[in-house]
Amino acid sequence: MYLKDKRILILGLGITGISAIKAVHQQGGHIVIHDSKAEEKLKDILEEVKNIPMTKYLAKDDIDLKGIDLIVKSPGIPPYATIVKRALENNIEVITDIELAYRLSKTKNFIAITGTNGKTTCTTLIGEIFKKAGINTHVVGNIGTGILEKIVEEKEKDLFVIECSSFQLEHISTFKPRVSLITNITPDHLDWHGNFDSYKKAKLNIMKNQDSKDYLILNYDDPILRKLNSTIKPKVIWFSIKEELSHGIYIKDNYIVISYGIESRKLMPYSQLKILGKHNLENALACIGVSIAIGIDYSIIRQVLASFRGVEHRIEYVAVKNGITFYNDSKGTNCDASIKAIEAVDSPIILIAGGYDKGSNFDEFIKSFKGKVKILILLGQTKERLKEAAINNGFVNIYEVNSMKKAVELSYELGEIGDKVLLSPACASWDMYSSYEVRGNDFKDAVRKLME
Ligand code: UMA
Repeated sequence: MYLKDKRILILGLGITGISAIKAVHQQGGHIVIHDSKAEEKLKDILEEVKNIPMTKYLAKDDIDLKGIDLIVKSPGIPPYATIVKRALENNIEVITDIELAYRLSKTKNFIAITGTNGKTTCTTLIGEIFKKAGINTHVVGNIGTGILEKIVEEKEKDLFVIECSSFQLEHISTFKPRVSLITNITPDHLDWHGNFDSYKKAKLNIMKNQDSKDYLILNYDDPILRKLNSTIKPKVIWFSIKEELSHGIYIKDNYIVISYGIESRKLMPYSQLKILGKHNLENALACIGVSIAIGIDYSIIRQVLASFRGVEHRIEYVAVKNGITFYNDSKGTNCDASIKAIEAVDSPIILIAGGYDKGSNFDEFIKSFKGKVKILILLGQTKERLKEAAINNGFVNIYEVNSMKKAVELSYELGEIGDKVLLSPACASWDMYSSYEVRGNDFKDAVRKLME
């Protein structure tokens, strides 16, 4: 066994840390864990692994690195964390869970999805297509289920569809998916990565070990991805919603067309898709690319695309009251995602935005309002920076609040028949919530209370 009698330090005790403990234990390794939180705060999560022996460093930084063979780092812990720097200075390898999962997997049947936006929708949709095709599929990764949780139960014909964040891709070395997909690359997580170049490099890591037997699905409409053309080793399948491609997936005369090998075939009219907006059309084309790389029947792809209703917290319809409709797009954790939500929802929009400050520039976000957004309600850490950007770009109909409940109540008070209230923060949730899911649920609860 790869980890037998090795001493493994696991950094962070969230979803990733707990799944890593289980995997290392199964492999016969010795476990050392570290978290910046105290044991009291981790009581519930530790309960899940209470029978596994381990050395704990909780709320303590004086970790003894002597004898540590490998470090498995939770994705949220930044590369500039003291412990990560110390490990690297001591030539101890630091990896993330997707890399460990690849090393432990018997079949290495991995499909990896990344991109600034669209990766959760694509991961979900690809999972649905594969399941419909009868493949034993695990949908894992940044989407919410740690991959190691499933690797410990891996069976011979299992296939892993993995949503990979830049945090996870930053620390890989041998990870080599059979098929990878990059939906798009625009600035995000600049506080964590330091600058756009290193964020971009982390995303592109997804294909760094792929060879000519593997596939890479790329968005032709993304200027950064289009430029990669000459440097790529795997077989590339391009997709575009703007241009007709000689080889790839595109839109022509309202049809989704697949031009692949010697044939060019109309798959279906794109009006049959249930998911809203141009960005979701891009997502659908991307998923078709992954499916044809794996050899899924066109009829199955068509059936799933025509019935897929999207993902929770992604422009999710919540309710309507007195002609005012509420949409939850809490997964709009960066400007680009929220711009796409504004484009997809009909005007007039009352927008609720603001959250954790990761150093984004909000000018493009405000410019995207283009007469569609009539009122902006701000909350969270970025509210002053967003207000300043809005005023600088000529948008002044701004309100500030201190809670989601207040934001929802105010949106309803100010709303008129036909208005759409959209929560799409353009920021991560970590200033007020533990995740975007918790934020989205808080929004939905506030809307439900309004209904009573
Ligand atoms: N911790 C430290 N020191 C630090 C930072 C954190 O000890 O400097 C500890 C915390 O106290 C906590 C633990 O680490 O106990 C949390 O680790 P984590 O933040 O890596 O979170 P996990 O629970 O392991 O969840 C991670 C992903 N989280 C992040 O990348 C921040 C989840 O993505 C993912 O679903 C999960 O692994 C399973 O793969 C969430 C996310 O927000 C949804 N992702 C970002 C995004 O989508 O934009 C990248």
